[in-house]
Amino acid sequence: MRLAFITSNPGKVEEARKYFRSLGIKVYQLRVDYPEIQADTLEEVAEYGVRWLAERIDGRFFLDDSGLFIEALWGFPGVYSAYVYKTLGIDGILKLLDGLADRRAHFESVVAYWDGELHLFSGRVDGEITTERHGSGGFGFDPVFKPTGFERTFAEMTTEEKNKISHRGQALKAFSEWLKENLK
Ligand code: ITT
Repeated sequence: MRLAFITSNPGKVEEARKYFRSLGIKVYQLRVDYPEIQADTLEEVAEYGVRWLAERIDGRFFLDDSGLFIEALWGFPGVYSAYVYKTLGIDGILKLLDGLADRRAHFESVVAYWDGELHLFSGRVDGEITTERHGSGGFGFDPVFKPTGFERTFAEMTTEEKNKISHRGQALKAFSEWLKENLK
């Protein structure tokens, strides 16, 4: 089975590909720009995107909407993570947290699958923002996100290690379990 992953982010595709390979599902990247609305939750952003795309492209597909939520910043950047990554970047986030003891943060991911109907799967991982960048793997905020219980950032882990604990890994797990049940 082949599955289209609609995203502009090759790092996400790499993670999904590694995840689904063992299940015999081939994931391929489809780049279609879709509107990411301003909303309070990742679910709303993902649902709007999926319904917009479903009117324009044929067949089944999925997308992923994720965000980094920093406790000391009341959840910012959250649903604005893509914009903040492009503008403030990692350095901007480190500056905002400069001198703060409370560096708790979490990632959330919503995977939205369309097969004529909408199916949502989500995941979350808690951790903290490090004071400096560590590692060169992964993408986005990975060099400064250290999951709870680990001494390495996501950027210091292999894709397989990150997938086992990450927000996206959990959402993909729920998605793949659903697929196993529903594609019989
Ligand atoms: P899409 O085309 O799939 O939307 P995107 O990179 O804009 O790609 P999101 O809006 O879901 O994706 O992501 C919001 C931001 O959070 C973006 O800057 C990502 O780089 C970052 N991000 C998402 N997942 C991440 C992860 O697993 N590790 C580090 N940063 C992540």
